[in-house]
Amino acid sequence: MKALGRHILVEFMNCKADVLNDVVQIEKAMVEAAQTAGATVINSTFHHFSPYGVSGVVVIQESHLAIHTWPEYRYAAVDLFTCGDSVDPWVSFEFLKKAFDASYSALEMNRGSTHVMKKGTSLQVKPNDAENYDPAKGYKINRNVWFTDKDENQALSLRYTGDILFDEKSEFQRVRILESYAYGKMLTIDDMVMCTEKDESHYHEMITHPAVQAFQSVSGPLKNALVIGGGDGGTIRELFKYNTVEKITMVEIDEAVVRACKLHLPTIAREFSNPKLNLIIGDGIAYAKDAATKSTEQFDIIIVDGSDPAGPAEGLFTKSFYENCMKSLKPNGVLITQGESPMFHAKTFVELNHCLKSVFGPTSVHTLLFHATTYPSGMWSLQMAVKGQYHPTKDIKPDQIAASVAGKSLRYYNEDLHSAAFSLPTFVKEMIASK
Ligand code: SPD
Repeated sequence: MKALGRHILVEFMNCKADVLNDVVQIEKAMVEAAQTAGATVINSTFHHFSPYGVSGVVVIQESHLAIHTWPEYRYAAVDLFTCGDSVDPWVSFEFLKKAFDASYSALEMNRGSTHVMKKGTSLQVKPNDAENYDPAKGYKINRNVWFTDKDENQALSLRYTGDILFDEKSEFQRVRILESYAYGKMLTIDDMVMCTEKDESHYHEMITHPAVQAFQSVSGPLKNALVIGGGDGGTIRELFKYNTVEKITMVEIDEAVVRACKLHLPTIAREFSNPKLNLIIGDGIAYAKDAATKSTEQFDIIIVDGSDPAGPAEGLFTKSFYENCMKSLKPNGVLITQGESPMFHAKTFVELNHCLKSVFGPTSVHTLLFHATTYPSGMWSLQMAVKGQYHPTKDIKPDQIAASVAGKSLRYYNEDLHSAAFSLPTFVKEMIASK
């Protein structure tokens, strides 16, 4: 290429008008168009105009993608500008043509033709974001790239180095490992944070130890657990801290998650070679159904460590799934599931609580809260359901918990936090009160 960049000016015509007026769909399409071409997305900003029209830009490491739409004319003006050789703007073009169901005309221009300009040799400008700048010794550049986990109204962003250590679109989802500045390496699935090195202990300890302690308070030592999801390995790591465990069955739908975490998050994924682990790569929903009807195996504890209810995790938020889980639990067994955020996913949070109450009974389902500092809103919930008549805080002694977790190198959970986690703010109590 004899130019710094390629710029495609596209006229998209006869598009679907409703798509052209939908700011969320357009931003998603533009960001995916960039990612599909292999670009690194730095940020995006999109606006919806009144009465019609959307404008927006996706800033990429390799330049930008921009759009302006006129839904009333079923027309969109799109710029696809990429520099360097690594990203082909025509890949983004093909993606958008499909997304908008459009006819088109397109014109490609070279930008910054190197026939007519020369690179300066005497430029001594400090590069943006250079750390310890010394041209003689070399220096490191900190790029200003952000990962954002968001819905249409709220977001949580973490700055990362721009290095993507793992990126795979599996049959189920997009699995990535990025290196964040503040929280270390992190696993993301479909643009949502699943865990980071710095705060994963909050989630993995809280999805494990309160349930184990509740179970042990009436049934004696934990022996047999089922984990649905949990492909990063953090939950089985916590379970294996109980040396009474004889067998853990883990059913994870996506082997890419396990592979990514074994490679890049070894402190989280450190128990995959434990001989007491029965790792099944398969559908946890189908497994629970099967276990409920055929198998004689009964679990002390079932932990549902799934993703958010979009894509393969959707079935983990249904009544039939929890009915099957209940059948597979031993008497006095405990089920715990990640319950989303009362602030970020209010509807799902309430529905899941009510769904579990309809299966286990209204007095046998208990909500816990904890600080998930890298999930949107930072306030996250778990739902614990007990197959029996005991209470997970009233029937348990703090001293017993303290003795049981001593030496387990926990960073978040302790005997005080056990009951504190079940103490809910008034607004959360009100949200789940009605059933
Ligand atoms: N929005 C994030 C919800 C993620 C729940 N599962 C995380 C997996 C960690 N083992």
